[in-house]
Amino acid sequence: MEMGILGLPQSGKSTLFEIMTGVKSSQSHNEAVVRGQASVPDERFDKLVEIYKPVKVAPAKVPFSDVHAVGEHPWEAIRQNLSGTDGILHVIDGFSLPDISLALDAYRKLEDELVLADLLVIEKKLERLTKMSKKAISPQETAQNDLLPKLKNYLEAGKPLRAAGLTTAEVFTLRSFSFWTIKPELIVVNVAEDNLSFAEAFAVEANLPEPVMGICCKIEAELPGWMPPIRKNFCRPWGLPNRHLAGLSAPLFRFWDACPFSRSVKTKSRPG
Ligand SMILES: Nc1nc2c(ncn2[C@@H]2O[C@H](COP(=O)(O)OP(=O)(O)OP(=O)(O)O)[C@@H](O)[C@H]2O)c(=O)[nH]1
Ligand SMILES: [Mg+2]
Repeated sequence: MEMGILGLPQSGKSTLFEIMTGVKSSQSHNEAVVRGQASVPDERFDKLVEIYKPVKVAPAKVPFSDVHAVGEHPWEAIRQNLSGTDGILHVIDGFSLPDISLALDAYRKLEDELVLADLLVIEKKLERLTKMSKKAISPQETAQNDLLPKLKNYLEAGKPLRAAGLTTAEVFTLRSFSFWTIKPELIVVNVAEDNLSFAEAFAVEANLPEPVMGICCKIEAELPGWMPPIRKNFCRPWGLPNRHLAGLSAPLFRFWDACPFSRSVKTKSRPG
C-alpha cells in the first residue's frame, strides 16, 4: 500500500512530502523517486493516547512516494515511478499562479495525461479482444469486453474512472488493470502565505468530485522549528492552526478513511 504525490514541476510536491515524512526529498537529486512514511494525523488517536496513556504508541503510518518530475515531460517520470501506487495526492501550485483559472489549467494538464493513459490501456485491450477467437476468451475477459467500451466513452468525455459509479462486481472485473483514474485522489492546493482562501475558491470554481484541501507548505515547513508561544502569536492573526500539520489532518484522514485499502493498516496501541 503506497500513496503517490504527483503534480506539475515546482508545484511543491517535495516540500509537502518532506513536511509529512521528514525525508529530505529535495536533496536527493539523483533519485527518480524518494520514499518515506507519514504518521496519519488523527485527533481521535491522540485523544485515546491521552486517556489511556499506553506504554507504547504506534500511530498508523502511510508510505508516500515523491517523484522528481522535472523537465519538459514530467508525465513520463510520474508514469514510470507511480503506476503501482494505490492512491494519489495531486499537488497544485496555488502560491505562484496568479489566478484560479491557471491553477485549474495546471490541474487539468496532468489529469488529461492520466485519462489518456487509461484510454490507451482500454483501446489496446479491446483491440486484442477483437482479434481473439471466442473460445480463447475467458469469462473475465467477456465481462471486460462488455464493460470497457462504456468506460472508454467515459474517458473520452474527459472524466476519471473513479467517478463512473462502478459497482463492486465491475471493479472486480477490472482487477487485472492498473488504471490511473480509478485510484482515489486528494487534490492538495499549495497556497501562498497571504492568500489562504485560494484553495476554497479553487474547490468552488473546479466543482470536482475529488476532495480538495488547502495547505501552505511554506508555513507548515517552518512551524515545527518555532517555540510554541511564537507559533501561537504568529498563527492567530492568520487564522492558522498552531499545531504542525493540524491543517492537513482532517482532510487527509477523511481521505485515508475513505480509501478501500486503508482497512488493511491497523492503528496499534498497547496498554502497559
Ligand atoms: N512561496 C512559496 N514557495 C513554495 C511553497 N511550496 C514550495 N515552494 C517553493 O517552490 C519551489 C519548488 O518546491 P518543491 O517542493 O521542490 O516542488 P516540486 O513540485 O517537488 O518540484 P520538482 O520536483 O522540481 O517538480 C521551492 O523553491 C520551494 O521552496 C509555498 O507554499 N510558498
Ligand atoms: Mg520535487
